[in-house]
Amino acid sequence: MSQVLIERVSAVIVDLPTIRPHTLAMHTLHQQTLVVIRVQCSDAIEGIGESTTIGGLAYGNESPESIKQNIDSHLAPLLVGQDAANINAAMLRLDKVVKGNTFAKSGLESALLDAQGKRMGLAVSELLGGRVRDSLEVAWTLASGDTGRDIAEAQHMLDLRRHRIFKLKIGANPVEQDLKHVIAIKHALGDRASVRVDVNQSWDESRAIRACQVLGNNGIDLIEQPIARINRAGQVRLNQRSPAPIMADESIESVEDAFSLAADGAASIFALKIAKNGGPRAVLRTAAIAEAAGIALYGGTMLEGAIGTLASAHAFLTLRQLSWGTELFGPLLLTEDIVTEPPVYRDFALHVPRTPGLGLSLDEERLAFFTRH
Ligand code: MUC
Ligand code: MG
Repeated sequence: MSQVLIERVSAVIVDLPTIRPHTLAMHTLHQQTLVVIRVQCSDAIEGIGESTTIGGLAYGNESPESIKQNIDSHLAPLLVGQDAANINAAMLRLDKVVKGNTFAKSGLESALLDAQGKRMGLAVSELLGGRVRDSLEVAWTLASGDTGRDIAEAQHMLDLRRHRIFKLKIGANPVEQDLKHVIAIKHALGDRASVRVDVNQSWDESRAIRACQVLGNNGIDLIEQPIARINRAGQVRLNQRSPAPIMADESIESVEDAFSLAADGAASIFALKIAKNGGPRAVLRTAAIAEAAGIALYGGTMLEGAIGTLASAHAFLTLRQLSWGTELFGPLLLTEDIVTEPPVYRDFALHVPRTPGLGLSLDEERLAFFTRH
C-alpha cells in the first residue's frame, strides 16, 4: 500500500448553547465553545478531533481562539505532507517544535487516531491496544448556583438512572456558605449517591485544612483541587491531613506534572484529561505513572462535546483501573451537538460502540450553523 499523506488540517470555532448556566469557581458558562479539527488525508479519509477548554482563558493558558490560531499558523503546517498512518512520528514532530499547547495537540492527535481507525476498520480503543470495558460510569456536575435546584436536579438524575455520582462546584462563595451547600445536598441524597466537590484551586491552605475535615466528616467522598496548582508543598500537606481523598486536576498540565506530583505524594487520585496531556495516547502515559505510583484514576472532562468526549472515552476504556469512574457528561450539558449520532448514555454509564475511529460523523448543516464567523 502506498503511503497515505496528511493533505489538509483545519480548525473552526463552534459556540453551542448549554441547558442551564454552569457555575464554576472561576467562570459561569452560558454556552460552550469547541474547536473542531478536521484532518484530510490523501486516501480521502478524514479524521475529526476536538480541542475544548472552559471559559476562554479562565481555566488554562489556551483559549479557543489561541488554539485555532496556533493550529492554523504553527501546527497544521508541520503535519501537512506527513505520513497520516504514523501517529508516533506526527506527534513527535509537533512536540519537537511546539512547546506546551496540549489542548491543540490533543484535538490533532484525536483526529489522527480517528482517521487511522477508520482506515483500519478499528475503534480508537482498539488502536490504543484494546478496551477492557465497553462502558464508563459517568458523574454529573451540580453547578446551577442554587442548592434547592441542585438537589432537585440530582434527584431527577437518580430517578432517570442517568447519574449516581455528583460533583459539586464550589469555591466561588465564602467557605462556610459552600460547606452548608454541600452538606445540604449530601444530606438530601444520603446513600443513594456519591457526592464529591471540585474547588478549582479557590482555597488557600489555611481555609482548606478545616474545610477538608468538615467535608470528610460529612460523607463527601472526594475533594478535587482544593488549592492552587503552584502550591505543591501545601498539596502534599493536605494530602496527608484530609480525611477525604484529594484529587489533582489543574495541577496536571502535562505528563511531566503527573510524574512530579506522584513523586511528591501530592494526591491520591489523578483526574485524567486528554486536553491537558496532549491527546488520548498522551493521557495514557499519565495513567501509567499513576498506576506505578498506586494513585487511583478518574476520567475527567473539559466539558467537551461529543468528539472530545468520545476521544477521551476510547482512551479510558483501555485502562486497567478507573476506580473513581468518569465525568464524561459534556454532550449532556449542551442543547445541541454537531454530530449525527449523539453518544449513548443509560444506566449511569456512557456506552461506546466498536464503530471504526471515534465512531462519529459530523452533521455538516449543524456544524455550519454553529460555526463562528
Ligand atoms: C473541572 O475543573 O474539572 C469538569 C466538570 C465540570 O463541571 O467542570 C469541569 C472542569
Ligand atoms: Mg476540576
